[in-house]
Amino acid sequence: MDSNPALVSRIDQLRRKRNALILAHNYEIGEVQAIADHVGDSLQLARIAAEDEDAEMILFCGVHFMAETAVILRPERPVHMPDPNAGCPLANMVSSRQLAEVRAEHPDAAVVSYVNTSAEIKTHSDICCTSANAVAVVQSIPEDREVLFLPDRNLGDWVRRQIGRQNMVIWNGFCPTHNRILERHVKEARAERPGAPVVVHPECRPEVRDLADEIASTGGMVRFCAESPAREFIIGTEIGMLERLRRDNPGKSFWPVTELADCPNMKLTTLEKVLWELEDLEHRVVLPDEVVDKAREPIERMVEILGN
Ligand code: CIZ
Repeated sequence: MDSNPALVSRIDQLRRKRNALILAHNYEIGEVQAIADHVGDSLQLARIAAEDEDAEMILFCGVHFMAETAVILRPERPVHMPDPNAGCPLANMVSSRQLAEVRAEHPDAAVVSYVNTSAEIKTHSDICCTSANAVAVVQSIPEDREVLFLPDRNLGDWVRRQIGRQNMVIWNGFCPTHNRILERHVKEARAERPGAPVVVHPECRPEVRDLADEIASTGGMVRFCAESPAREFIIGTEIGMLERLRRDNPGKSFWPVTELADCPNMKLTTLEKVLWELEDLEHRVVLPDEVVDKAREPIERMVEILGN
């Protein structure tokens, strides 16, 4: 999508001048995804940011914890955000003080933190997980050790149900965007498009997941929709995902379970703000060295255990 050629051409001049690598999350608006060097999930993007050898700076189009993860994995290279107000309400549902209180009640529990947490929370975590690998990460914890899973109760419930693990304490956080997707929306969408598989994110409510044909992370949705012989799909996650799926699969149709699954934070990043940040370099994401060092440990543990 090239909705504003003059703006896009100015961005292109400046990204070359700055030698900037532009990364966009799967949930970003279509025109931002279209100008990015890479589009993906938060961990894929953070790893690209860490591994790229050429760029002098990263412009991360996503929400704050995602840019932080890129800083944690390669702190010496500047990471900027077009809009630093793009936060994640789910990540904000756990504070260090609250976590310390719950840990005091479960002193031997392994703290498994979804990547959708702040760098500070990662410093108090034993291991991180993504929605793509949460089941395997929890399974890597010895069965007799309690697991404190945070912050998403729906993802935690999905993991628990899949492996039947009882000794999981699940934080009561949720993604407000995924929580807007209701059972009745799935039923209505199915009635409108009978035959189209319903693919939903594990951050959805249990009753929504129960109605789905496939439950997948954003990366899993990309694979499922590319490989499936179906020609149309009903998607239950943040609606920016449909832009990615439509671009990847021009011959297929994608419909949201509901248009209400629209994250206002993801929508804060616009092409104008991408341009302004490349011009002004005002919003560098900076973390204290000790936070970076400590927060990297649970991410590295995840990568070591899973090898991905
Ligand atoms: O980790 C991510 O990028 C998020 C927020 C979701 C997913 O399933 O990829």
